[in-house]
Amino acid sequence: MVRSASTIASRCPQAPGLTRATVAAIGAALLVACIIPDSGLRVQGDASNPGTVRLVQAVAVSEQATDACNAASIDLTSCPLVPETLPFGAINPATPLCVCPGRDGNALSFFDLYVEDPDLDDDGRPKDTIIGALLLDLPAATVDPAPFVAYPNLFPPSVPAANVNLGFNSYTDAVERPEPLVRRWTLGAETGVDLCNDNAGAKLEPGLHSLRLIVTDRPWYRPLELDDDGESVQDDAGEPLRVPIEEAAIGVPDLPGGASYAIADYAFRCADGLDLEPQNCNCVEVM
Ligand SMILES: [Ca+2]
Repeated sequence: MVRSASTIASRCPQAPGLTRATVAAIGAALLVACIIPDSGLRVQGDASNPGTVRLVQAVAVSEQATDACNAASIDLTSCPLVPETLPFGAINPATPLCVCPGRDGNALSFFDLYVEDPDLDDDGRPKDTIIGALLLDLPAATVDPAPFVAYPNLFPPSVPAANVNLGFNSYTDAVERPEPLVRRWTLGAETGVDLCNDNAGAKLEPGLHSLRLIVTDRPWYRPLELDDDGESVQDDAGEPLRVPIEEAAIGVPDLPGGASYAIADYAFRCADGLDLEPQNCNCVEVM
């Protein structure tokens, strides 16, 4: 059993106005009363983060496994999975994605990203806020992902994933596992996802591109505030100040602050819609 320190404090109230001996006696009684029902608990600070965030997608499941899931629970008609969405890895649509003078008529439809994080607050509700970012063509050795943050128009790095109810007989009712607390973003619900032409309005170069998805269960890392001499600025209590949240390092999980994170990668190719060679592009006017 895990309880926060604040929960335990609320179970053991103070008794102001009584003599010290009475308080001591009541305290001893309360101590026993507190210890017995909560024996074996671990005290968990409000900042602790025992559950890691995960990206989840549907996977291939054999007929035999599906039958076994059905046998495990008569309520399950199939194995519990999140709904299918754009699979991680190579994006290989039936028609090519193209850089166009206007927009790409072959652009991807909207799709969902699913995450889960098991941490609960004292009321049994999802505790952690999950945020994420997309990083375009991130070099392997970079230490600063900020210049590569992409598609904020489709996936704003400050907008948390929304709690989602997948309904009865679904992933929510997973076999023999805790409630997965699935959350979701929907990318391009209104516009579709024009990867080659709409990186916040900017077009990509024709060719092969990579797109890294990173999600985390804490706000993005905030670097230390530095003065003109490069020294850390401290507050009145002598603690180092951090830059305002507006200047947080998007794409950098707050690992010193206990953040967990998950990543996944897409790769896609943009053909040149102006290429004289036939590309089967479907360039259309901007709406
Ligand atoms: Ca967590």
